[in-house]
Amino acid sequence: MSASVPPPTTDAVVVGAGFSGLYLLHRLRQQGRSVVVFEAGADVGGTWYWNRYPGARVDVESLAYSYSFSPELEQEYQWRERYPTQPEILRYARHVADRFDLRRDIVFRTRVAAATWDDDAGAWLVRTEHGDAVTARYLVMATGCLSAAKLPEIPGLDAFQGATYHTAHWPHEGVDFTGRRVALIGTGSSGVQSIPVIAEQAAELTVFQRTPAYSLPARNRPLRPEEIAARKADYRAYRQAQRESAAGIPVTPPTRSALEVSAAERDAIFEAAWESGSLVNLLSTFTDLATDQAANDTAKRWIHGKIHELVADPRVAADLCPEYPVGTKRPCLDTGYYETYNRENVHLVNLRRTPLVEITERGVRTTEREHAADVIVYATGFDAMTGALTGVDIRGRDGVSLRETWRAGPRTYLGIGSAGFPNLFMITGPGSPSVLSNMVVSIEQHVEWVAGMIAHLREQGLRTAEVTAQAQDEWVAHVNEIARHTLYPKANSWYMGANVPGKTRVFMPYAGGVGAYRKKCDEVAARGYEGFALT
Ligand code: N01
Repeated sequence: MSASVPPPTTDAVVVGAGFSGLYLLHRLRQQGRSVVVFEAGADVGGTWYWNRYPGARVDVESLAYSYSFSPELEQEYQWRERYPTQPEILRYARHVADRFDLRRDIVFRTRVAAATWDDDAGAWLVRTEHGDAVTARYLVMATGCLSAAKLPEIPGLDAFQGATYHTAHWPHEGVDFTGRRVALIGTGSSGVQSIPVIAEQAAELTVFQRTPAYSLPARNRPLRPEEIAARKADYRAYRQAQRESAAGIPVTPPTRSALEVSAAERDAIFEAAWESGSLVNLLSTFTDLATDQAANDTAKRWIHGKIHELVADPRVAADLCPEYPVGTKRPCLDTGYYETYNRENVHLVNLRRTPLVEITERGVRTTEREHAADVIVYATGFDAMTGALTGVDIRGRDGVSLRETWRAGPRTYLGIGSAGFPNLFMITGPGSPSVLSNMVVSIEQHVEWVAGMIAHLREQGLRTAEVTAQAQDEWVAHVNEIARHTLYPKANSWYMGANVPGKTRVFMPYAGGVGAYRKKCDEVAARGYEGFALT
């Protein structure tokens, strides 16, 4: 027994009380395990606790973006809108926490700073930023894929004399933009959702765009009682279809190439998807949008046409048209995004023509001029997929650092474990479908799989599970191989780590689809957790 690390004081430490951490706590408790959850925020909800910017909504429908583990919860909960707002989703997370009495095992306002594996004790020593320590047999990182917010790397961030906000750290009391000149940097999902709302309030809104987004009108609306009743009557079959689908949202799979239909038929199919207000419908129009440049170009040209229809000034419309293949950066779902550029108080600055130089005392300077502002909104995204994991000083066997080990890109087996880090599990880690899917479906699958693994270890009287180097090498090669057959690597996206200067460019999620991935995970478990060394 190590002198420094006592035997585990709890079975599991879970980091994060978002959708992953909440369900893990519930599931592990059901197995009789003791669990301590550390959460940096003052309440549950994770993503939906932090991202309170105006217009924040999920881009998956509420009746699909919800837990399936409790049929009672499914039946009781009343979703109001097709695409729920951030407050509505946060209300749901709070409801789940209360309904399953989860809060008593969650330590709020506490960030985990470090976790060190002690081989003699067979335990993780977990330290919080407040200096408290707890030892646990298992460490589960339920830290989310998009939780380490990122500011732009430009000089002068501290120089600005007005107020600044990052979309992912929005004040709980909201921000009143009335009469203010607002500069907003970033046109990913957070920018695209907040721009139309801020534009309605602000005196002037100047949007600084480095890369345009493809965005589809959400056509959000209140849910109709009959559609809620129909889904609730058929929830079990629907959930099964979600689990077997490609992205955790059942759609009729396409059967034809975009290049084998007439232009008129193709346009009609794109139009129907555009009208449906569903990203997955748009991306599932043809078999080859994700894999064939010429097929993808048909979608690109069609969406460019839509942007030119919606935006009055042809030069602004041209600046809003992306050049990378559709779907290779995460597309957005909006409410009135393109039309917002027809407002007289909204101005678009194309940073490709006039790059950002610095933030000044008075506003934002590009190579062309200084744009004066009262408020700067940073909608500049996240150190995605790895940032929250490498943000904790995780040390595995022999003191090896996860941060260092992943310097050339994350290496995992199934996106769940990493060689050299026994009893460390990740929920929706890099190398799993995660961000390419309906997150709740992928979260539930990982939580159930990890809980199953822990139950197996207990039943067999085993102490540790550790990914083998061979299984990891093979999985990483497989993840890369699948990505190579897609157009994803063609865009400078956060999927590739391209938004973080110095981050190694490697396609991080698994693009093989949630159905196939689940099957693989189930096979691994059925073979006694093949690819893990169990001791
Ligand atoms: O972040 P992003 P996000 N100078 O990385 C720009 C999910 N999400 O918070 O593309 C100038 O997408 C950057 O430019 P570029 C969803 O998965 C979902 O918007 O790197 N610009 C980009 O335009 C989403 O994909 C929902 O060239 C700079 C923007 O900032 C993910 O979260 C809602 C810059 C960042 O866009 C992240 O979305 C919100 C710089 N130095 C989020 N640095 C829904 O469910 C960055 N940018 C609807």
